[in-house]
Amino acid sequence: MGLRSKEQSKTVKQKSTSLHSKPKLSKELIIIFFIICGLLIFSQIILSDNSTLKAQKNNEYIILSQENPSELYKIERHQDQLIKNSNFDTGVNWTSNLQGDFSDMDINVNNGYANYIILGGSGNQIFNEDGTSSNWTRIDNDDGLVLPDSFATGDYGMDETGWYSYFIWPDNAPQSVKVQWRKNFTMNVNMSDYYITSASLTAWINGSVQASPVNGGGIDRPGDTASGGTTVQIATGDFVRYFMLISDLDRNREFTAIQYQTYDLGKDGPPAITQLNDTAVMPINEETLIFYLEQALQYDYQNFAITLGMYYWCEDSGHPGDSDNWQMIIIKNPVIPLHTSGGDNKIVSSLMIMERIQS
Ligand SMILES: [Ca+2]
Ligand SMILES: [Ca+2]
Ligand SMILES: [Ca+2]
Repeated sequence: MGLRSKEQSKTVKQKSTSLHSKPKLSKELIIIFFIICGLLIFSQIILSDNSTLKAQKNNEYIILSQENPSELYKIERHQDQLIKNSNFDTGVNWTSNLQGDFSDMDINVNNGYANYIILGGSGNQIFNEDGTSSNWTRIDNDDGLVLPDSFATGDYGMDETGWYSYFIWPDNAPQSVKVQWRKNFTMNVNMSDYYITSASLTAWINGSVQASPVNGGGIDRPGDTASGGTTVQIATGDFVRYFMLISDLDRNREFTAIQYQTYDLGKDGPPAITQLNDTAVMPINEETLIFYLEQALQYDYQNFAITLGMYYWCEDSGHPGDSDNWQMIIIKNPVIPLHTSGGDNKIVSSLMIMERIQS
C-alpha cells in the first residue's frame, strides 16, 4: 500500500470512529436519564415513607407553637456520652449550675476535668472536764429534794478532786438527797450539716462510807445484821446513784447517759466494804450515746448540756435509830471525745451542670 493509501485508510478509520461516536453518546444520555428518573422515584418513595413514619410516630414530635400547630419538631434521644470529663478545655470559661447549698461544694475545672468536691470533711472535738473546769453551775433539782448541806455535817462542791458531796444523815430527816451541776457545751461546727460518727463518754466515780453500826453512821445494806441491840429492817438499803445526763439547753430532751447505783458499798462484811475505788463508768453503748447527742443537738445544732451529780437514798433501817455516814462521794474527770463528719447532707439537688460561658 502506498503513502496515499495509508492516509486514506487513516482518514476512513477516523471517519469511522466519528460515525460510531454519536450512537454511544445517546446511550449514555439514556442511561443517565434513567438513573435520574430512578433517583427521583426512589426519593419519592423515601419521602412517602417519612411522611408515613411521621404520622405513625407522632409522639416523637413536639409542637412548640400554638399558633401554628402543624410545625412539628422532632425529639432526638441520645444515649451516647456527649462530653467526657477529661475533655474540659481550661482555656474557656466554665461555670457550674448548682442548686442547693453552694457552701457545701468546691467546683472547678482542672486538667480537663470538671471537679465537684464536697466540702466539710471531718473533725474531732474533745470535752475534757475536771473539778476545776469553769462554767459548771449547781442546779436545783426538779423534785425539790434536799441538798447534802441541809445537814449539819454535810456539804458539796467542786475542786481538784472532782464534783463531791458528803453528809451524815440523821434519823427522821428527808430520806432522798440530791445535788447536781450543769454546764453548756458548744460544738465547734454547726451540726445541722454534720453527723456524729463516733463518740464516747467516760467518767470516774469514787466513794468512802462508814459501814457500821446501823445507828452510828453505818450505811445499811441487805445482809447487814443488828449490833448493839439495834434491829435492822432493810428493804432496798442505803445507796448513792451517780448520774450524768445529756440534754438540749432547755432540757426538752434529756437522756440519762450514765447511771451507776452502789450495791455493796457499806456492807458490814466481813470484810466491811467502805471504799469504792476509782471506777470508770460509761454509757451502755456508743450507738445510744450518739443518738442522745444527736437528739440534744436536733434543733439548736451547736449547743447541748451535761448535768451530773449524785442521788442518795437513806433508808430508815434501824429501830430505835439509824444514821448513815456518806463520808465522801466523788465524780471525776468526765471526758467526751467526739468525731464528726459531713458537710454534704444538705445538698438538695441532682442538677450539677458545667456550662460554658462565651466571653
Ligand atoms: Ca445506818
Ligand atoms: Ca452497813
Ligand atoms: Ca440507813
